[in-house]
Amino acid sequence: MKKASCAFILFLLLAMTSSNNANAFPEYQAWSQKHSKRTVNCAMCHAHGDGPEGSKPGQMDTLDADAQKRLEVARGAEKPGVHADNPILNEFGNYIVFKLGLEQVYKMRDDPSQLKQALGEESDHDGDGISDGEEFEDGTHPLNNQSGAPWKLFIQNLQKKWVMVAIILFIAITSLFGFKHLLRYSSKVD
Ligand SMILES: [Ca+2]
Repeated sequence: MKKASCAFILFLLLAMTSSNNANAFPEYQAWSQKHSKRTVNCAMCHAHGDGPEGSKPGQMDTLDADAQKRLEVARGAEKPGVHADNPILNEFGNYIVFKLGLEQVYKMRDDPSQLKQALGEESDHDGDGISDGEEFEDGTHPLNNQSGAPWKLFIQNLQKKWVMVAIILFIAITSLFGFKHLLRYSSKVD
């Protein structure tokens, strides 16, 4: 129940400022999981991997007065451009709210595939070279540079370290070439 209800449930909570009806908001998580065929938990966007509800750090029951104030500010982030430091969202979750505004997040529930384009290519919070939107599609963590589609990480690492790769290849090839000549020389001496 927790896993099913945690994904983006905050967005609904924020919309219902006078309501305690914490309906689930599972569309984004479900879409990412289905599209990527990877397990996607609440930690993609939330401060705690179990989602916003509960009494663990980063969950609703543990918010102090300062965190409650920040939550109130976040509840008003209907339009894009509001730096809402929501205590029960992580950096990526807060960025989504900043970039899109809550109104757009609600509308996009019907088609979460739009999120990648809405976020654009420029945001890459973990700096692994794979945009946040792509990581959402791939079901990998946008705040962990060790989490990414393997072939994309491979390409990114290759691009970053191509000089080292070239040197290693050069050494390997010249070593092999030298070894062959050594064998040939040895056979002539024998
Ligand atoms: Ca990334």
